[in-house]
Amino acid sequence: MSNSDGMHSHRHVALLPSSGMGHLLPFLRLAGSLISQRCQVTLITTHPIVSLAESQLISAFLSAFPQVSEKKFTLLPLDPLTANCNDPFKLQWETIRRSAHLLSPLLSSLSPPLSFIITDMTLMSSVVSVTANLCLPNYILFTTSARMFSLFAYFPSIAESKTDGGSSRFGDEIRVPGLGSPIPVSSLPSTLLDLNSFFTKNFSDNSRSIKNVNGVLINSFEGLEKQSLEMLTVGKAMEGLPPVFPVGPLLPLEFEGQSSFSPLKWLEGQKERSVVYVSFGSRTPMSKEQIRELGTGLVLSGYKFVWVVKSKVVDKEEDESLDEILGQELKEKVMNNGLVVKEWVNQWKILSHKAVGGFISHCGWNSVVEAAWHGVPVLGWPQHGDQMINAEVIEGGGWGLCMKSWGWVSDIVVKGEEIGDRIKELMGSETLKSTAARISEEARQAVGVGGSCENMLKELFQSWKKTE
Ligand code: G50
Repeated sequence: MSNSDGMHSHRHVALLPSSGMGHLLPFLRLAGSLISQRCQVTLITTHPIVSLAESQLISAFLSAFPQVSEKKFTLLPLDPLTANCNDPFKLQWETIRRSAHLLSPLLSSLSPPLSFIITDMTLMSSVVSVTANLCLPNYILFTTSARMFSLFAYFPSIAESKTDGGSSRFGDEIRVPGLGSPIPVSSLPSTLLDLNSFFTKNFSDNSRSIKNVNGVLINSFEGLEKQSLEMLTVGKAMEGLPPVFPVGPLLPLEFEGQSSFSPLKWLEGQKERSVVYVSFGSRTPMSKEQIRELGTGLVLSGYKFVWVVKSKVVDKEEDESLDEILGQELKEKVMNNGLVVKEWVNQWKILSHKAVGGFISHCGWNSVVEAAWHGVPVLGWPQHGDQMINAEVIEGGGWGLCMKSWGWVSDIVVKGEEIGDRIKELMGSETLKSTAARISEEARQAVGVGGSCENMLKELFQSWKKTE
């Protein structure tokens, strides 16, 4: 059998996502693209699963795609004290890494034999040693920005450049060769500045293993990150870099539509581009004090809003009522001006609604890509991790604001008046609106017939063919 691209059509691909919705979601969307390119897909799920949102999404995906087989991977137990980690999602990354040797029999037992595996970047160095032994080609899905990838790839050379301890080795900014604007050290999460943390050690180990993978897939596209992608795909700025495939924007699949609560009906009654959508992703809770200031800011802005409130890290523990979080008086004001949601929502559908004119976001990468697709300007309020660097992508692209002075989550409490003023700036700007519209147009070209998404997958298959 042969395809239009002249290749043997049978490809069996295993996907190994890491934990957290921000990692799982792009993997499932990628699975959708691979299936439409006639690949057979095996999804490796790691057990126990951390959050309810993840287990529900996996079940919904598997029922929507009965042709996908699930392979359950039971993890070795890990004492949180051993890993010195109080973030359940990062602890899970470490648990998967420490269980990676158990993948060997699992991967070699699959039938028909695997063509290649696509692994989450947080697991790469530990999985690469397993796949190398099996002579199984291993690609990485990097689930955040190309800008972050360039820092990630360059990181060990900075960390090794000087022998003095502490963060002084980084200077004030990091100039990755070929990358447009330098990355201020203040945009790096504090975990990365501590070279002795287990997170930073894994980050560096993963980075050093880049040269041992067959390629890197990134959920980005030219219209969103032109310079960074040019440097990674054409520039060859870094030695030993395997091919980089910008396969984005990865689009949602039909099955994701099933959220228990939908604000769409309410949005129907609102004026075009008059509503602010507010969400900080699936794993960043805010302090109660900050949640109240945000509520005050939303009311002061004078705009209507859909606001996803989150006060716990893991959704299973979300038990406080709005009365408890906001207090009676503020709750009433908030309810009169907008809609408050405590559940996981279908963000894609909300952003696609014509009533939505702005997005207050933590700048998790999937949110950035979704906002870009819909042409919705962003008020970036990064909370931790790679989010400040992602917010710089938006600010640099001219379609949103990056609130650096608001610091990382719980550094300071940002006052309601300030938040209200910035919302007015966001919603009132014609420049942000028109730039966002242009990027949305480019996103649509990328997924069109003969666009970069399709071409990148073809290039990926060709690169795999060469490994055979
Ligand atoms: C979370 C975090 C800090 C941080 C990042 C987080 C990233 C993402 C990319 O997601 O940089 C990445 C993470 C881990 C890894 C490789 C790449 O091993 O709190 O920097």
